[in-house]
Amino acid sequence: MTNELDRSGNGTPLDVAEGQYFTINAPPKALNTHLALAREFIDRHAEEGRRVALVTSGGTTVPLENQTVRYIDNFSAGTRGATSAEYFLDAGYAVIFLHRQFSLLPYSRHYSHNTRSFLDFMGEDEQGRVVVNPEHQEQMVQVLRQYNKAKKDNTILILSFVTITEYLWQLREVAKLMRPLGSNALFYLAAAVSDFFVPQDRMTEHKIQSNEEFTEKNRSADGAKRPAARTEGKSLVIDLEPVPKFLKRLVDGWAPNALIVSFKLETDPSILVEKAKYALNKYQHDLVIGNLLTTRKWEVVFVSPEGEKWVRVPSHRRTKSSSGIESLVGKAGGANGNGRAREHEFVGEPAIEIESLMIPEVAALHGRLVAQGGSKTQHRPD
Ligand code: PAZ
Repeated sequence: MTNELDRSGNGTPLDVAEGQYFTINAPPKALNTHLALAREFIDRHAEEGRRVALVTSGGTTVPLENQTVRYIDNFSAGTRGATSAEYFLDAGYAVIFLHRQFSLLPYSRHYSHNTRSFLDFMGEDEQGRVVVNPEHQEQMVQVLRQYNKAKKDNTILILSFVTITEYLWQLREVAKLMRPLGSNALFYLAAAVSDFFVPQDRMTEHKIQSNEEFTEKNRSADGAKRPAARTEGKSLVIDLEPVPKFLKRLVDGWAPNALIVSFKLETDPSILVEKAKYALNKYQHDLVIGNLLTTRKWEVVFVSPEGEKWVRVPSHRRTKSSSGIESLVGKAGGANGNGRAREHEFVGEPAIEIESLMIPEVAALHGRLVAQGGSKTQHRPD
């Protein structure tokens, strides 16, 4: 806590809240093991002069009980993060993939969490051996080669979290380990992170009882504080506290010279760009990628100090229907002048992954930062 407050430099109430977060909420048990792996990975790639991207992916949970049966979850399958990680590897980055346990992983994502079982990709040959079905051979061999290359070159490190606290501890500690990389470090924060949470000292130890005969058992872990999730009569009442805004701390303190890309997810198109601009201005980082829940695989908006730019799967492309047969989507498309695409029927899966367009843009922005010698150092307190 002392370090947190010292590094903040100005001791505002927000800094205190941030410092206290790591005092009240204990680190994950696996933290030291994960950090040892990360240190070794970062040192090796720093020595080789390679750029390192920390890609966060999937949703964080907010447990309501210390021995957790119930929790609040954030939306994300991990598609954005896992897909982006593959394109970062393609672009020559080493990737630390900090993801929600059991969410999609780079490469295996092509065959998991599917409407089809992975067993549907396989068959049996005449000798009774398991083989990949002929129609999947071509794609699977490509994916397998890329996967084996990343393994052989040791360019991917996979770390996991479940809760918001596990996520924040790892983000902070790995960011600090990445500092020697200077402007060769990139943070790509695609995880869907909870805005509200239950602090550990206001969590009930045991499963919250709903039966009125037993509700007197609902007590916070230390017994002293009112539990944040409790029964009142027959209702469950949850009062959550705000998660301190750690992006500011990442930008100013944990990773002052890195390229920092955050995401903004909205459902109301009329506020997306405004909210992305607000975040960029508030946190003073490099890029906010805005996306809407329903169209996120077709279009995103890049908001940076350089301006606002939509990245879209070209409208003349076809999308794959669930049967795998291509069908034409939408009307003749493209931007209609007000920044958003014309009406599309965003159905099925786009024929190309939008991350194949996004990551080269991000890498180019990173290239410009590195070429400036990471000059943001001048603007950021260390
Ligand atoms: O993983 P996914 O493809 O299902 O979802 C990706 C996403 C929408 C969570 C991501 O693109 C994003 O916007 N992340 C930040 C969410 C937020 O505003 O906290």
